[in-house]
Amino acid sequence: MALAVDGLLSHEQVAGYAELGYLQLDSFISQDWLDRLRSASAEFVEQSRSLDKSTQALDLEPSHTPEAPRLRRLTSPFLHHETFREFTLEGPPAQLAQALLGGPARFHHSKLNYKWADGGEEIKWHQDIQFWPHTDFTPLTIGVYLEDVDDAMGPMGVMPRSHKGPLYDMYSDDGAWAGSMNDNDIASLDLEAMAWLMGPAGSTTVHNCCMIHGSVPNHSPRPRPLLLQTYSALDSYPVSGIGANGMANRTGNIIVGGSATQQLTIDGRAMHGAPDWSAGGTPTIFGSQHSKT
Ligand SMILES: O=C(O)CCC(=O)C(=O)O
Repeated sequence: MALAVDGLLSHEQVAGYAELGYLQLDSFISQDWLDRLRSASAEFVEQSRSLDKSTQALDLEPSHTPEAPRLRRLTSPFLHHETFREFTLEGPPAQLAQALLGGPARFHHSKLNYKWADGGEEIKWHQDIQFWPHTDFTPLTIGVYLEDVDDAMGPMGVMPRSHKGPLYDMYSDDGAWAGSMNDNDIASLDLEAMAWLMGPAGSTTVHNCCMIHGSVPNHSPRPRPLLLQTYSALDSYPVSGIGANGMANRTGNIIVGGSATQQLTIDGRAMHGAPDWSAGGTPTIFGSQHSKT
C-alpha cells in the first residue's frame, strides 16, 4: 500500500533539494518517534558494555570500556531492532524519500553514527555514490538527529550544489581505498560555503549521493547520534560488485510504498528487466520460452 506522502513537503522544498542537493527540516520527527528511537538506541549502548571489541553490528572506539562505552556506529539498525525497522521502512524517512523521489522508493542501507562525546571522530569530506554506485544519481540519504545538535558537536556539513559537480577519486596515492577526497581536491573547495546542518532533536537532513559532505570531531560533552538511511528511486539499482552494494543487496534492496516493476533506464535507454531470480534460482532461456507449451 502506498504511504501517504502528499503535503509532506512544499514545492519550494522539493525544488530547493533539486537545486542545492540537500534539505534541512527542523524538528521533523515527532516526540513519540524520538522517544522510541532513543530507547532502542540505549539498548545497544547497554549491549556494548559486554563487548571488548567491535562486532559486525557495533563499531566501538578503541578507548571503549564497559564503564564508559564509546560507540562509533550501529550498522544496519533496521536489522537489529523492530523500532528501527518500522521507522526506516514505514515511518517518516520512508515517506520523505517518496516525497522527494516522486513515488515508491528502493531502500539501500542504514546506520546510526554516534559520534561520541569528548572526541567522537571526524568524517572526512567525501561523496557517497562511489561507495555504492547505482544506475542513476537519485539515491539520497536521510539523517535524523536523535539529540539536540549544535556546532560544538560535529554536525554534518554539506557543500551546496556540489551534487552537480565532479565525482572525485577517493583512492589514495598508493592505490588503497581512502573513502575520502584527497588534499589537492579539498584545497580546490570553498570550505566557507559549507552548510552546517544542526538543530533540535528530531531535525532531519537529506543529502544527494553526489554531495560533498563530512563532519568535524565532537569536542562537546554530549554524543551526537545521527540515524542515516539511504533510498533511491524505484527504477534505480545498485551496481553489483562495487563497494557496499554486495552487502546492501543481501539485506536492503527493499521497496517502500509500492512493489517492484523491473523497469530501469541506463544511459538514457529504458527497458523492462527480467524478474529478480536471486532467491529461487535462474531459469534457463529454454525454460522461460517453452514453459507454457
Ligand atoms: O555522521 C556524519 O556526520 C556523516 C555521515 C556520513 O557521511 C557517512 O557515514 O557516510
